[in-house]
Amino acid sequence: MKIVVTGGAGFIGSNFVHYIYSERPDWQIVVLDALTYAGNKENLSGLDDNRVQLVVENICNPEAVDETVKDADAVVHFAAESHNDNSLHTPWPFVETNIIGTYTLLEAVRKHNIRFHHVSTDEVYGDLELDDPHKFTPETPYNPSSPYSSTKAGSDMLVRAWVRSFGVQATISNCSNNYGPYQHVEKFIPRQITEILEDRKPKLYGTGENVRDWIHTEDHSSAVLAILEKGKIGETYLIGANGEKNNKEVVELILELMGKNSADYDHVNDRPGHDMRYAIDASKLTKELGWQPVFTDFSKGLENTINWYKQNESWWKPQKQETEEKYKELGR
Ligand code: NAD
Ligand code: TDX
Repeated sequence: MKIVVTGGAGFIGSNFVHYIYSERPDWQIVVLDALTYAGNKENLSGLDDNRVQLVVENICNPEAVDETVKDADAVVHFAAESHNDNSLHTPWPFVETNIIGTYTLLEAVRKHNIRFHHVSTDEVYGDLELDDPHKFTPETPYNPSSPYSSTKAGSDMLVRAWVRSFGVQATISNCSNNYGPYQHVEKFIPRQITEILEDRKPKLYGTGENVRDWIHTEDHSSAVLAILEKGKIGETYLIGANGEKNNKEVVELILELMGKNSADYDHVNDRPGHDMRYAIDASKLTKELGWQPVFTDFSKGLENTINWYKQNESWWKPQKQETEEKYKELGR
């Protein structure tokens, strides 16, 4: 089995590479990644070159994509511009990578008849009211809010059309918010941990009542593998682990776990168009494919994540200053 993992040098993609490296020891893995600001070769360290190859190319380049995927058995597509705040500042790279990049991959897997799994987000469904008794299901209508989520929604639609019109052998997954080691310091949880490590205060957008449905990145990886191997072609699976928490609770827990006063954070300007709540109903995945999350204790998972950032300053430090300069420009 030879598998191409796009975006395999990013946060979730590299976790998936490590996961299949140990879970499927006879698989060859090719990582196709442009190494943007979000990609890091170090995320793949410790893996045997005989089994894992890194191809540094852009998924919008049709020749490079064709050459890389042509003899693969499957492509798992993680590569994306992934941060909402960046998409509100400069939307174009999101349109380019998320839509044109996905189109380019779809054309290549169509030509060579290769199994495709598309990794997407729950944000394509828009947001829920805090008191809505329903969660997102695969039947929830698409209603994205930001340039990021709308380009991910567009990429999902391309995959659906390529399945129906051209018979491409694809599945889609829409996952909730991931946390864990190796997440870029622009994202909520690592930003707060590293602000505290740099003796500054965490920064909560608006009132902090917005709810995210947290899942450990390794549970996302195990779900993607289950869908790749057992999922039904043409189907969409939602991935989540019943981890709803509001942002204020999360900031307070981070402060507490780091031995600080849990009220010691700042409220900063809210994100424009800020989605209120995401919540996933993953019953299709659990019932049909028998998948279950393993990291169900959020406090424990968060503590391990904090310890990882404490021990890996050399990994996050080079990204930190530039990230905070971007936030200063956005007033957040
Ligand atoms: P990330 O930003 O950490 O990593 C993205 C990776 O893609 C990087 O290695 C980057 O170099 C690469 N990349 C970007 N543009 C590229 C291009 N044009 N060509 C080739 N490579 C390119 O992202 P992440 O948080 O690991 O997210 C991975 C996927 O999972 C994305 O598709 C995202 O939409 C989806 N997702 C993320 C979350 C989350 O909480 N982070 C939740 C649900 C779904
Ligand atoms: O400093 C901050 N303060 C703050 O209150 C930051 C960076 C964020 N927030 C809030 C905004 C969100 O309500 O925290 C929440 C989480 O923010 P992000 O980490 O930026 O994630 P989100 O916008 O929810 O999107 C994430 O989950 C879905 C990923 O970045 C996406 O790639 C994924 O699709």
